[in-house]
Amino acid sequence: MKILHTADWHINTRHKRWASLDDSLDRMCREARDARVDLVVVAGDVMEKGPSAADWRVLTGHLTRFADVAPTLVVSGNHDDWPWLDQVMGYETSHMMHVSTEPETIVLQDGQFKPGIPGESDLVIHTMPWPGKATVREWYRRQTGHAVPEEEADRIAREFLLQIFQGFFAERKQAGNRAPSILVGHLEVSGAKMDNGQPSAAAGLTVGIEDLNAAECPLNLLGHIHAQQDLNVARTYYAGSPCRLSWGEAGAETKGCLLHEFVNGGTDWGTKRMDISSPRLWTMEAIYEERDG
Ligand SMILES: [Mn+2]
Repeated sequence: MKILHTADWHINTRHKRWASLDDSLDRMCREARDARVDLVVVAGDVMEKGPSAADWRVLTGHLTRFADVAPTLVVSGNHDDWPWLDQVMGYETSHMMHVSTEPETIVLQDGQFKPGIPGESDLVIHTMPWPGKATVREWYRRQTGHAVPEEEADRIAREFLLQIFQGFFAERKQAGNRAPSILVGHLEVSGAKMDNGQPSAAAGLTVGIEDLNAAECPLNLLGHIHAQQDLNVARTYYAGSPCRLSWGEAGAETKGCLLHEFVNGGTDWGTKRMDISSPRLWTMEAIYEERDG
């Protein structure tokens, strides 16, 4: 079971370095085909806020090309505020596309996404789209039938999120499903290293590693932070953004995507960093001194 993991495309055709992102996504798709991946995971922020019709066409073009290679899952991020993102699920592609805008459990079985969790499947997938504070309160209201009391809103929302992660583990246990499992989220995990200049998104809840681990998945595949990294002893990964678009990303670290593979029936797994060789940005600093005479 091979999984290509990418995130944070931030498609914006008006960006002056837009062409390099477009190229990087094409290259990534060819890598996915060459590696014969079983699943493509896009962990949120596929577009910029306030996208244009051109951005939408480009996004659906890339997503459908990925879905011609393998089943493709998108989990929505804090920038994906386009209400009709999930329309892509109706597009004609060789493999299924699924857009997750709420926490849910689906499975991959014989190359198809299916809702819920049967006793057996090839993979179990739990999703956690961006937990904006207002969004989590809305999930809570729908689940419990009453509003989060204002004075304790953050504490209750945090506990509610933890319950969702715990619930994921309970669901697998109850179903007796022993397939490999992944958690796919667009999240800000405390302790993760931000790229220079990437602000912390205050409108969302930060989660701790211990929250994620409550789901007890061998792999947590995340988006949101643009610096590619792993946390939690090679269990929690940020794919990072596919190429450098801002000067805060001028470092030497790998830019691209990750390839995760479950082996030995899912008891072991490994991760490979795929550098898709985006152009390196250089920051030049000059110091001008005033001299006498
Ligand atoms: Mn984000």
